[in-house]
Amino acid sequence: MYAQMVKSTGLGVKSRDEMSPEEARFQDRIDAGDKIEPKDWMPEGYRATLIRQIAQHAHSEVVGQLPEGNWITRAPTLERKAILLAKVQDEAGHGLYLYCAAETLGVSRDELTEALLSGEMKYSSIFNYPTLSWADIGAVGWLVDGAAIMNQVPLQRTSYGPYSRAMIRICKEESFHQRQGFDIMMKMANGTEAQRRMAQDAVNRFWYPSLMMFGPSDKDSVHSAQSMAWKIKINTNDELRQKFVDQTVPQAHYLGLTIPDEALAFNEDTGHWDYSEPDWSEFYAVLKGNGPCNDERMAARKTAWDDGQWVRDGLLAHAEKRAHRTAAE
Ligand code: FAQ
Repeated sequence: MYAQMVKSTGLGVKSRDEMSPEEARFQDRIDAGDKIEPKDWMPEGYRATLIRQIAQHAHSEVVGQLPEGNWITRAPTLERKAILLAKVQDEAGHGLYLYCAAETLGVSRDELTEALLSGEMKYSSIFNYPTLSWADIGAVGWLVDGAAIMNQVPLQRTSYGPYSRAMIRICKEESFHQRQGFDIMMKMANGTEAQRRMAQDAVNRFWYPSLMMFGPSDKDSVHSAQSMAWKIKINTNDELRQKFVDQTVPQAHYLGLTIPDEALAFNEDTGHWDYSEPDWSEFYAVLKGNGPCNDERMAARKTAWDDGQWVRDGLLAHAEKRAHRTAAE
């Protein structure tokens, strides 16, 4: 049922002639900019692709709490601690909105969590990297949330109503997240020599993993063509990656930090920054479970899920009792 099991057929996007009358009517609605709502007819592939993307996004928000949660007890001031705590709570909220959006497509949150824990579903590659210093929390906010916003702002216009509405709210909060990250980087980059070195080290380690967040290059993207035809995705992976580089390089210059890419150069002809591609073999290794923290992240999710079993059981027992009581009245 999940797209991760319904692998792309490799046949590409259906032409009009290949579509059934229902599919053609659906595509007309998409092309006209209509929002698709939960009870509307939709092709199974559209439903499965949405479940895959929304759930992968929800899992990422929840797993994404772990590298930052690592620093709540070690934040340098009470104010920084309170801000980080609020940010991490926001990520939990984003996960909840997104699981709710996925549930409108006929799949339960329990099923999605089981699919994550069994390895059928993914979460973003970025959260398999460790946060080794306080500057990493700045880099996560500035670069990781920066990349997330670049990807998510266009998703506010995605064709599926519940997903689009969830993204509007999420994007408002992500903007605050990115600012808090940049604020930490400003302090560190303009602090003592040791702080500046920590900030640079964080950029050195987070730059390429942040570029990988946008997914493989367009020529290797399996789902982009169909997802864009259905307006589930609005831009290609490379378009968004380029926008992110163009936005971030001047910010790095302002901070006095160096992007770890010797080939980085402004191209007068295109008006964009030329940059080096990430090491895609590292990306695929992380997706296969071989990143620095994959095992740790999955173990934390599994423990949290197992520890919460008694709460889920209690809620179900309570719901059953209420149903019996209502039926008896
Ligand atoms: N990590 O054909 P495409 C956040 C997979 S939120 C892991 O190009 P698609 C907030 C992809 O699933 C971050 N897997 O795929 C925060 C597919 O495999 P599959 C999450 C990846 O879906 C900040 C295969 O590669 N955001 O960070 C990745 O069209 C700080 C082929 O790829 C979203 O999920 C990856 N980076 O495009 C929280 C946004 N990239 O499924 C806490 C919504 C690709 O066939 C702290 N998602 N893959 O087995 C999307 O926009 C898309 O799903 C893309 C990938 C762009 C990620």
